[in-house]
Amino acid sequence: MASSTVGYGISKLQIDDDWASAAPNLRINLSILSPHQVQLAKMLLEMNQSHLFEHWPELGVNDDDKLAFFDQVARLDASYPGGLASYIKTARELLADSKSGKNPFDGFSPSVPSGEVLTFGDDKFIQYEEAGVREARKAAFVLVAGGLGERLGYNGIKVALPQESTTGTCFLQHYIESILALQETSCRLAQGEGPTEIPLAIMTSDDTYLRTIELLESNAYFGMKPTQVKLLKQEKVACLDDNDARLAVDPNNKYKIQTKPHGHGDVHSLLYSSGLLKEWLDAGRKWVLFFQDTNGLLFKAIPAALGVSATNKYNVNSLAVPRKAKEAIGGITKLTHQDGRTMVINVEYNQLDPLLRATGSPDGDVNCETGYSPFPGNINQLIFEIGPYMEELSKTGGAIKEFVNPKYKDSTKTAFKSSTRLECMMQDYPKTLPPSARVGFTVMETWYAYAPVKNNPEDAAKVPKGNPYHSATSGEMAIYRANSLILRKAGVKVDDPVHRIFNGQEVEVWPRIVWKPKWGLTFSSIRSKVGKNCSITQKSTIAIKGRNIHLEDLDLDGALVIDSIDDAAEVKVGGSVHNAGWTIEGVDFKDTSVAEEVRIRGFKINKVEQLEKNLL
Ligand code: UGB
Repeated sequence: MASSTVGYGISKLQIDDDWASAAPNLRINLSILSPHQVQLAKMLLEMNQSHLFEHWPELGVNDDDKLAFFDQVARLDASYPGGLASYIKTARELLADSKSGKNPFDGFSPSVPSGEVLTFGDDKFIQYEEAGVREARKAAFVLVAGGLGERLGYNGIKVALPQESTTGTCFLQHYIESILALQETSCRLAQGEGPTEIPLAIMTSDDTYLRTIELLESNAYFGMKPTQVKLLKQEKVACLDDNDARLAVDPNNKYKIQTKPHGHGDVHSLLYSSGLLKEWLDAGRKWVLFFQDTNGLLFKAIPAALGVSATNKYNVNSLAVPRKAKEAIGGITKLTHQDGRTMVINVEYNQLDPLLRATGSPDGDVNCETGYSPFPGNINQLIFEIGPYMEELSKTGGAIKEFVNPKYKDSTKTAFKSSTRLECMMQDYPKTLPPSARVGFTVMETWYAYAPVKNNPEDAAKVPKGNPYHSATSGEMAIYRANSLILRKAGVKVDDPVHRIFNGQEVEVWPRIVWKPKWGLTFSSIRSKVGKNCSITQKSTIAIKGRNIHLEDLDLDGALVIDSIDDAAEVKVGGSVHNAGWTIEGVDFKDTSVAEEVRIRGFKINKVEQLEKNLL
């Protein structure tokens, strides 16, 4: 009872506080709470959370902590569609399903769907690229970068990692420069009609927000206008201690509810609640493109993929690559229900094997005769048409079907090894769409579309032979390989790679060929800048920085760095360039005298000799 309050307060509270009888220690503290906090307290008790107050001392002791507790409850309540009560209710349902062993795919059988399959550089690919570049000015990009990257174990934020060490360009810089290159080309084609800027939203979390801002600010937003970039921040969600969804008290602070990340699916509710999606729709934008934090190849695939969305009028288009069985990427699957419903959706990598085993494929997630899983691998690059997306979110508020993954102590499934929480994934958005929605997917070849940096060196070295490492080493080498293959397709004689082992991973080392996105946005633009008789040896490095550089009769055996001013007309570069070049030296990832960004890839570049051409 609120015994320390006097006069009218006493009698009013004495009458009104019966609702708190289940939590006597809360009841004696009610007088310090604001009306909103009292509402939250009522909600918590109605949802059977009285244990949160069991340890609360008498009024006047630790009152600031008690108020801080309600600040956190208010945040948790406001950041979840439907509030904390809805979170607890959903958690109870999902925990009951999990306890009874209910399969989330009950009644569905999986089969291999058919989608658009692209081959880099062929006529169809080039047509899609052109269509995509035309559409790009009506697009908005969303980078999900709230994840800690626990599997990589890097201490910084992942978007700050150099995607390759030849130029040291970090992922965020490359993404921004790619969007700016698309913007420049697309708007030029549109000749002043419609939007002239492509916005970028970045979803961060408490783990990444400040460091992302700092990275942007200390680099002048890598050339983007600060107003073009919007940072969103996802909140963590409450942890759960048992099947009744009792909220877990933080082991380090008994006035706090323990929280954990909710997953990348939060991006939908944040775009909706921030008003950003509406702003984009009102400004005449048509597409929103979602992408992840560390894929240095992605923008080679974006123009064609957007072209597929526009040409096929897809409301939802997921990018995929051929998938190796058991690779840690989801499988795009057609699910057919006994009642006839069908949907094409990502089945997450940990669920695909049990689903297949439960539905008549006793071997589960295995490769077929092609050497790949028959299910295309989801790379979580999604393209949505904004109109239908906004329409759907105005019904759902952006809530995405969640799942729970408790680790039980024993087979009675009554206690957890540690607290759990609800999670959601951005690729689950189509699960709630009506059958009339146009949901498609586009399969691209891995070599130019997907090379994420997710695994630390030790785990990467243990990846089954033939499966991708998904490490900083393989992510960087994939960029050189893709650029070498693209130049080969454009007619340059590029030497074969050599094989080397870095951090226990055997990789192909191609010539270190890199360019700025404004130089090589699409295959046709690259082809138009490469003339005859060009050759590049395996030991070579070439970094092309200027937009209008044309290679002609270039015989490169060493290192060449070329820049030019953007509005220069065609700047020809050629002739014989032979020098000692830049060499690659192995580094042990355990060698802490070397910077973390360097040792996680297992090599460093020694700049012995180069020719620098600044054609300004
Ligand atoms: N992320 C957030 O922004 N917030 C979060 O709470 C969590 C993550 P991971 P994951 O690469 O192709 C996904 O951890 O979740 C961001 C797909 O589910 O790298 O294991 C985070 O910063 C899977 O189907 O990946 O697997 C990062 O940018 C498959 O497609 C992104 O979300 C796989 O990615 C992904 O987080 C893939």
